[in-house]
Amino acid sequence: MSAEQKKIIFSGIQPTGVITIGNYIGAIKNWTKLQDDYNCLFCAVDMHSITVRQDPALLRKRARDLLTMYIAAGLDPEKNIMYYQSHVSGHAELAWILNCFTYMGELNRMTQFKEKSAKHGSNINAGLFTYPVLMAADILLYQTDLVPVGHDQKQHLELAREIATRFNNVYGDVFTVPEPYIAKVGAKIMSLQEPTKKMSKSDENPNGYISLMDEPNVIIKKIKRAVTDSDREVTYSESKPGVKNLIDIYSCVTSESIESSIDRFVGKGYGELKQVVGEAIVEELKPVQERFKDLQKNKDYIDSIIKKNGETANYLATKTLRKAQKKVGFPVRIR
Ligand code: AQP
Repeated sequence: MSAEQKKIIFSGIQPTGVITIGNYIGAIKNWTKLQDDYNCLFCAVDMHSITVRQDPALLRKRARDLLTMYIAAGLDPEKNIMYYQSHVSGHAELAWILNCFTYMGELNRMTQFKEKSAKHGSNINAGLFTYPVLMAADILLYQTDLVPVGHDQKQHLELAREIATRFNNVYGDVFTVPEPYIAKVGAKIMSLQEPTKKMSKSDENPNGYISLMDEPNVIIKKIKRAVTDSDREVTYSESKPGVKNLIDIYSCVTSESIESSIDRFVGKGYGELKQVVGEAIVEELKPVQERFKDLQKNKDYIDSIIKKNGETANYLATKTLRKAQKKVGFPVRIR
């Protein structure tokens, strides 16, 4: 299939921490399977990250590490456009226009806003409230056909579709209305310490997550400490979220089917389960970690990728942005 015939996919991760095995399984590992069949843009969404206070130097480092990790995990920078959101001013410019096509009532209904404002009560800023509009701009700027989304982002994508349709109804077909892309393997990985909650890179308790850069002994230790329950024997059920989570992780990192993974562990003791799961994670992450460390040393290479991909993203974004600006009545630029 030629590049022109391929559908466009957009996705991103916030550089709010070192990415976890949850981000890896739920996002990056799936992305690597898409890169041949789609035109993909994978962004480090640093503008979204500042809706929660960040240390500036750390945010910069994490954003660079995130793009480096994309490459280390197998995303080819020659095939995919991988860039910083803040390097493409079109995201903010289109977000402003789309803000004027989004209703307060719609944003008020967003579950993530309710959750994040409960968690960050002393900093309920307007950016947190309009976050879904910036996300709509991220997607619509590139005429995205498909957006890989986890369950938690479905509501935001629905809103992006609503905004695109509303705009198109007034001005004609300016935006492609994006569809969700549901990955074949899409387990939601839960916290190791509170297995009813999603594993998060900004969790204050590092024992709740496995970071992609955790050393093997740390990974084994964290899995050994993972919360299960007072039973001793493995069964796979919703009533045992900690045990279920470990089997899900195993299945995802080894690409062994969930049925076969369950068969492997059912009836075994928790000690054996944890040992095998820990070792499987170490095995999966080893080559990624080695490539990451090598790439980090190659500053010029990473700089060149960031520059080149940022320029391509800018070029594509500007095409859509100019169209939207013209439609709403902004004066055309004189060249
Ligand atoms: N636990 C998870 N299991 C499966 N997929 C996950 N994703 C995140 N956590 C899990 C997927 O990773 C992508 C990027 O997520 P994000 O960084 O934009 O925001 P998030 O979902 O809020 O991730 P975190 O780690 O929980 O970040 P913080 O702590 O900053 O809020 C998405 O595709 C998401 O589905």
